[in-house]
Amino acid sequence: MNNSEERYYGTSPIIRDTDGDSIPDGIESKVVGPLALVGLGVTPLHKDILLEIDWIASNEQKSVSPIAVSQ
Ligand SMILES: [Ca+2]
Ligand SMILES: [Ca+2]
Repeated sequence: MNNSEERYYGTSPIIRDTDGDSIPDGIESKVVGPLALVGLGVTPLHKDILLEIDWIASNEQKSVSPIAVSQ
């Protein structure tokens, strides 16, 4: 980001990742494109954790039964 954009977002022009969450300020400020994280609530001013969960649907009907625990 340039200094004008840094001022706009309130981020540091000398620190690449102002909030220290390992996501660069320039990425956290993008509002368009495939990496537009702003719509997910990500900002460069507080630490964010992004979690992606992938799964494959199964055709099998599986049920989970509770397990009895005794002492
Ligand atoms: Ca960051
Ligand atoms: Ca952040």
